[in-house]
Amino acid sequence: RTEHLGPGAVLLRGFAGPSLADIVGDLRKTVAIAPFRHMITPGGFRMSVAMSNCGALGWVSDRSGYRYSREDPGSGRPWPPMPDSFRTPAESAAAAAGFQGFAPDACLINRYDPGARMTLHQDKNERDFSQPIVSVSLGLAAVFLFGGESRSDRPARVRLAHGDVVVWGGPSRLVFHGVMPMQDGVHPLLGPHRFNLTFRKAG
Ligand code: MD5
Ligand code: FE
Repeated sequence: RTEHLGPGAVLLRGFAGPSLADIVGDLRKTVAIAPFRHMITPGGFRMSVAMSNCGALGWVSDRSGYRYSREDPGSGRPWPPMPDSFRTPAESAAAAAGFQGFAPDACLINRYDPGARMTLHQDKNERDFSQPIVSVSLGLAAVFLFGGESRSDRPARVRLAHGDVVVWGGPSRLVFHGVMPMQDGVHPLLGPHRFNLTFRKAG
């Protein structure tokens, strides 16, 4: 089922369903190589969301700023490769939303524990805003905040559950968005966490 959240924003409920077993297996392997860590914002705050990456480029934050890096700053090694079980459904979701030829080179892996949240922000560290962002939700459901062009625009609330995929392209690519603080809960497969895979063409 396809829901249009706004111009260029398409929610594909359960789209990742058939791939979930493989995705979860590869998620475990990937974060064994590049463990989750809480990054520090340029302002000096510890992010409540724990993060890792796979693919050629990984999103990182520290006191010097936000950027994409070829290496995991924790190990000095390249990020693990993006598993085919991640890439294939992300590319087909983009195509289903009208973005043929989406070729992500970065996959940010977010882990939300109870209480973790993401405040309203825009994703602006990528080179080409004509390319969409594809987001795959896993584990506990979350309330996603889908705002507007201005930080003060009142966001819509969208529940995102295990297996849901959203393609954010066109005019929605640069809107303010965030995630409400996670409620307590235990997912049968993934425990007390929400995970989000965020696919981008960063370079
Ligand atoms: C999440 N992650 O659920 C989201 C999924 C991040 C982040 O926001 O930066 O790691 S990506 C949501 C997104 C991206 C680009 C545009 C829009 C949403 N949008 O138009 O709302 O962990
Ligand atoms: Fe974002």
